[in-house]
Amino acid sequence: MLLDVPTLFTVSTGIVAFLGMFLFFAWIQDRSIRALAWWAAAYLVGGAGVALWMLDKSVSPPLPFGFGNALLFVACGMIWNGARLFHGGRVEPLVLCAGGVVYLIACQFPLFAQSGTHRVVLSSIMVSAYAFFTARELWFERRNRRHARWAALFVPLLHGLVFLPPIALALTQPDGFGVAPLPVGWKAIFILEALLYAVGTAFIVLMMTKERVEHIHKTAAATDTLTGLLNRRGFLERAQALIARHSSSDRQLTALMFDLDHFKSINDRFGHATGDEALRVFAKTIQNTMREGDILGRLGGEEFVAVLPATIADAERAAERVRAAFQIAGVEIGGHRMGATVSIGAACSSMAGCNIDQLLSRADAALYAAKEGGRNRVTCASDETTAPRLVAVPPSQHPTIETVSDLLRAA
Ligand code: GH3
Ligand code: MG
Ligand code: MG
Repeated sequence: MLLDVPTLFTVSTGIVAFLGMFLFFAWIQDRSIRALAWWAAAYLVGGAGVALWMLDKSVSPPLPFGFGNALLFVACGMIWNGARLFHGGRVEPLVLCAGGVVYLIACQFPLFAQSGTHRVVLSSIMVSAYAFFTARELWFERRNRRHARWAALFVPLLHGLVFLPPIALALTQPDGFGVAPLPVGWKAIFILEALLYAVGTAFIVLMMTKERVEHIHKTAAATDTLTGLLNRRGFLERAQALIARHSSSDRQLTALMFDLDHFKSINDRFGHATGDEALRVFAKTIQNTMREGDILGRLGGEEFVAVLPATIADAERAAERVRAAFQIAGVEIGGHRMGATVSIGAACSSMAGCNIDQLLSRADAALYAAKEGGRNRVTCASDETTAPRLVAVPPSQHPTIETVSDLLRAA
């Protein structure tokens, strides 16, 4: 097969530029992933770099000798920066440009500019270094178990490795070794590898972006915007998943239903905005009081829910901690002496064969009993068949603002 190197270069430049435009339009569609814009720009800069590299002799001057190569290294740096940005890192403009700048400075020395060996060694070091940097970023991203990153890791790693042999080859050859005297077959292989890398990376970048956008949308659909807790849908999904994971376990699962007391009156007395603030304070209270593995959500209005992989006795203690903590946090909210409290219903089931709807309606019945019993208390449904059992604060101790103030003073 006859491989014509100038044709390969021209085709590669066209393909890289086309991929750049493609990534750019993908970014225009959804601008939430900034890394995509960096990757798109890297392809366009890289395409320009390859084009200038082909014309190097005829365009320098006015452009400095080696400008095409320098642009290519900047493009490699931009791909690396895109990977950094993608998992929340910062842009590193100095490191990004370092490869290109170092190469341009080196080209000002005739000893370097005229030595094919030196140019090949430095170029290969630059390409490999940026490829390994990119692989390293994606390796850290791999720890984020949401995504399978093996392809994303493997492609830049391979690209970095492919550019290592020229260093060894160049160093073992007499001076004068460079790209020009390389056999045509080798040049073609390097061009094809670089092209494959460009196409493969664009494909991986699009897949990663698609996964990320899906994740953002999924999280938004499962989150309550006021409190940042899971909403009803998100909560039910997570609770079902927990039950499915422990379907053959003999562990217990307890549901807690929370309902703020006299919340309508809080809205009426202090306004809706302060009511919202009370809801946020309660959300913070349960987040701070309950354990990592507990699933918390807001079902709607002033009703919250939690499921805990715990026995009813343990869950009752957790519920009592929430009740007491909110009694303190609710004394004053948004600058108003509010005296907000919460009533809690608890119900327990074994994980195996647990029906979440039934469990929640039993916890809801227990909550109703807590309201009936005087509010600001925890009520447990004794077991799966019997009626709710009242525990915790007896009605006579239902706190007034004064008693809560005493409590705070004592604390
Ligand atoms: P109880 O002690 O029996 O639970 O009485 P309550 O007043 O808390 O119960 P009720 O169900 O009568 O009132 C709930 C109130 O919650 C009515 C509604 O206006 C208010 N509410 C629902 N969603 C929101 C919200 O997102 N923000 C605010 N500020 N209020 C809300
Ligand atoms: Mg309610
Ligand atoms: Mg209420």
